[in-house]
Amino acid sequence: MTLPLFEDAESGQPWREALCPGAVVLHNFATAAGATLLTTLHDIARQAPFRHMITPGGFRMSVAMTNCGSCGWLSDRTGYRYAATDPESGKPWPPLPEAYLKLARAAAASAGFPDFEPDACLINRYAPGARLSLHQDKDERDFTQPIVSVSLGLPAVFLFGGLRRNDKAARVLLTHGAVVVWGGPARLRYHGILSLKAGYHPLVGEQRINLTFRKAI
Ligand code: MD6
Ligand code: FE
Repeated sequence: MTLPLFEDAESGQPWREALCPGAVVLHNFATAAGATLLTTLHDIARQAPFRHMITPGGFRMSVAMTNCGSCGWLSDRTGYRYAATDPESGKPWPPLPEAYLKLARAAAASAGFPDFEPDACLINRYAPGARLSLHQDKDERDFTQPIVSVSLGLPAVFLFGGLRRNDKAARVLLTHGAVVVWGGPARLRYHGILSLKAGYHPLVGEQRINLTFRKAI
């Protein structure tokens, strides 16, 4: 006698978890592609190294970030914005790899957004203790386009709140290969990541990587 629900969550097989209208977690959607995504990530990080950005309020972010795509997300003392070049090198961000685009489009389509054309991929790296406080993604121009977010490596607790900062937030565990797609009525919900717990992932080591695809411009 097996316990099918429990088995699904542990099996490495894809399964869907609806969060609210417009938002779904596609568990294990990126598991098969994980090794390829990570190899490509090494190339990107060689050209545009991970760095800890400074918030407009003057704090150093605990999450290290880089970007690929025709524009990349930035934070510094002057605010948040998208820019075509990496301020550290003065060069354009590395292009969005074909495998990244394919995965992001497939996930969006599977969640009911068939026309997703991302131009930006923000790459977040979490070491144990790193966290992302509750925020909205609202620096993009077109809120009709969804966001697709791929988790690799150590598991993290995703806080999924409402449209107001003080709305109660649900907690969702994002494990290696999970893809969150959200758009439509969920597009401007507050969300964040709780402090990463230490651990070891066979493919990614002692960290978590998150690829967040957007149509920014
Ligand atoms: C992370 N993700 O998972 C941070 N934003 O590391 C986000 O901030 C995020 O996962 C918008 C949509 C999905 C996300
Ligand atoms: Fe976000």
